[in-house]
Amino acid sequence: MSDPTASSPDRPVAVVTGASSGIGAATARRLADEGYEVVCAARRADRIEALADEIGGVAVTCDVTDTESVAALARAAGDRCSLLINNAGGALGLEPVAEADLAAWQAMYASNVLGATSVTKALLPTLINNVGQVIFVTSVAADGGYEGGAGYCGAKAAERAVVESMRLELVDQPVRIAEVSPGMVHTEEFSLTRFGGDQERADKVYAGVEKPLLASDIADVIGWIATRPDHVNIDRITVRPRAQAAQHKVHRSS
Ligand code: 8X3
Repeated sequence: MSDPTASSPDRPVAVVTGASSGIGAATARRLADEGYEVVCAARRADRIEALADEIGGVAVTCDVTDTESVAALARAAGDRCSLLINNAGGALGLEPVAEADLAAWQAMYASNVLGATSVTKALLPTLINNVGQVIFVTSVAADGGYEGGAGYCGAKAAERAVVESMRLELVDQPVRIAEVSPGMVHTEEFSLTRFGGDQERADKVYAGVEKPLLASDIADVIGWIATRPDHVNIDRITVRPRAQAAQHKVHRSS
């Protein structure tokens, strides 16, 4: 029997940024299960190479904040690409504005806003040619500010503005623009990165929450959006764990 993951001109191509861990890696696996040849893009070559081997995809070392790197990603994605998952990004810090680390804010804007926009710009002509779709992974942080969240909330709100504007601008083009907005997702790295590697602080985010979302829950939603018929545009889906009714309303057992 032939290997279903072998590269074939019949398989649609999907690009997933930030594919080295968490939601990105889970999404790459999910899309491979859906029959995509997945271009796994991230900065950490060893991780995406292992993932690409596992799912019969392609690893492309890419920093979404670097123009040359993004151009190389677009070349590697080729002319069959019909799906882009803008997942690279994340949060850095939880300081109040009075103590803001502006370099961290710039890094968050660079990856979440400019990086996602840059990759989208580079792939858009191909996505339009292939009646494709862009799915942005934003955050409930885009819904409004919370204490210590201004830099991240602002970056995610700006990314959402890109989504909303693009959907209007491209209404007469054969391309769909979707957004998944996750709440509390327990991944190995999101909070650890936010707190500069402080595992104890990262663990406290999820302490006593019986079942935070997992990366696979978000990948499941992305996989569903990706497989809707091409006249169906899922504008935005907000996904939270049952224990998180709102940003400040989290049920903890201890
Ligand atoms: C993650 C959600 O609540 O940490 O994007 O801002 S939150």
